[in-house]
Amino acid sequence: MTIKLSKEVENALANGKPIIALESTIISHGMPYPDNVKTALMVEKFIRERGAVPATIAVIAGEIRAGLTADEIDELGKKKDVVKVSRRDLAYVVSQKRWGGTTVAATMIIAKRAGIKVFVTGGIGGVHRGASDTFDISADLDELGKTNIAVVSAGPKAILDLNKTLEYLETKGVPIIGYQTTKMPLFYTMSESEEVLYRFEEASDIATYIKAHNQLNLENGVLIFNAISAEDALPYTEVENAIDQAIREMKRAGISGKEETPYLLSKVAEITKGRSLKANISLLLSNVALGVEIAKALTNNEN
Ligand code: PSU
Ligand code: MN
Repeated sequence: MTIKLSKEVENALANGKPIIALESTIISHGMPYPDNVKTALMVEKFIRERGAVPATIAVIAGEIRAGLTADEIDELGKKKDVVKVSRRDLAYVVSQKRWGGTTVAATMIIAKRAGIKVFVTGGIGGVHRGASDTFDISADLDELGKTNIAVVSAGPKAILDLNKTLEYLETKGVPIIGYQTTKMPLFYTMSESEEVLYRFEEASDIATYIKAHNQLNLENGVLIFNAISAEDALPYTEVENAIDQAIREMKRAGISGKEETPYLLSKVAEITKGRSLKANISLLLSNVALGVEIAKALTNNEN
């Protein structure tokens, strides 16, 4: 796979500096313009301020990239015909020289091959509600089962079927690390009942765990769940009600397949009058802060 690196990412890789991979579906399909671009640039700035290097991953006119310019992020956020790129879509966008926003699955593949060890996102994809009829299971889960990179998130997206997502991850052998939590983070909110697999208190403990995972040559990824802060979290029942309504409207509109996740997230944002979008940005920044600490601890561990 040919990956074009930004100068900043290339230097960081050469000098063993901590790097944070970022997905770009959140820019192309996750948030409205200009919030999407503002958020992406703010996240990059936040990473640099903490002494790490951001590597936003995307496909630009058929070129696989790790590290974008601000202008490229702006264009990605504005363009209308950007493809939502998961594993199965990579060869298509490359061969057709299209622009692509990479999902968690595609970002994992590219980041791993670029030699990046930590990837931060908002929430992962998973088993959709109603999957026993629709079979809608995100390719993110299979990727986590076969591509070894540490993925920091605030848990599965709240629109998903949490229990089925956890069962699927268990089948695929994906460990779930909770950062200072045993309760299951659920994107904008918290689940009361679910327990995470292993709890760690410090980013350095998580880095030690990742190191052991790598030394065992396990090929799967590692999930690190970081709960949204209590003051930014939306109440569980409010989120559930908004999701129920969004799913009803989605069915009425006949939306399915890869359009489901973007549709539901924007509907929930609409129903919560933008509060879910605000929560999404806050959890993303908190995940980034944790990801940087883990990436730093990993580089310390290696030297
Ligand atoms: N964040 C958003 N909107 C999205 C996504 C993230 O605000 O659509 C993407 C992520 O990139 C995730 C993907 O990997 O949704 C999962 O989509 P699917 O269920 O189609 O696999
Ligand atoms: Mn799907």
